[in-house]
Amino acid sequence: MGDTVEDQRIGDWHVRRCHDLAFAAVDIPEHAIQTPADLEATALSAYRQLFALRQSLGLDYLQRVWHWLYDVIGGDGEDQRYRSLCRGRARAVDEVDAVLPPATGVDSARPGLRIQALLGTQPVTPVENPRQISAYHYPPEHGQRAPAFARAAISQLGTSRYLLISGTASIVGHSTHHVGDVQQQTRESVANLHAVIGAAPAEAAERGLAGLAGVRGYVAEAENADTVEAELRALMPNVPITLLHGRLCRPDLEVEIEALMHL
Ligand code: 3EB
Repeated sequence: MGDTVEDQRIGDWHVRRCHDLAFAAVDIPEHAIQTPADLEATALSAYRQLFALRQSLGLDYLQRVWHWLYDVIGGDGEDQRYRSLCRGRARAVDEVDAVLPPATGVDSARPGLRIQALLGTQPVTPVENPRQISAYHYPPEHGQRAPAFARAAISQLGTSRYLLISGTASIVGHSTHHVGDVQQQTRESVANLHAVIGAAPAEAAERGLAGLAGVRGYVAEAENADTVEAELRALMPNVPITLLHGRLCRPDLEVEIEALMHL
């Protein structure tokens, strides 16, 4: 019954579905996103399809999204690839009634754009970070259309509840802090992680950083991995940490961390 996993192809998306949870993935080739206009249109179409999946699957709520975009900070000004992705996503979000989920957006070593998402039966309860302006309210200096995601959310996945935390970086208000200083950026990112946990419902907030089940960090420069890992271990001694290498969606960000707490 509940254990049966079913594979489906719905539009451009591959979906693996268990009765009350689905994992959806789309893999868009680089030739479809060569120009800023193509990238925006492709992101719009992928997100429209993702929102439509909710009806097709009878799973009404997005729980978590990840984006991996090749050459994420390539292109100038509003033509920057990440900004084009944000425009397409924001246009799709404008068309629907959806609570924004937590997300991650980083570089991909492989050409193309990959988006993965979890859908479930229960609405998420978003959590914002009091130290940061909500990403969806970022001023236009960071891109004509702001990034549409929540800082974190309480999420029911199958029979378990989690606090899912988005990629969290050295951003205070809406500005990058400690440009060029990877150690301070790591500390600021952990301060933001701590703040967003503190803003969550009491069952999560009371446990603090020590209650995290795991942390995954992304370092823009591979040579900084040891520094970042040492900082993260010092600040979160018993939390399992995995580091990946990939540029982040602002050229001045050196590190970003996402995290999970099992409630
Ligand atoms: C930030 O806080 C850093 O565009 O989906 C983090 C997580 C970031 C998700 C996204 C972007 C995204 O703005 C960047």
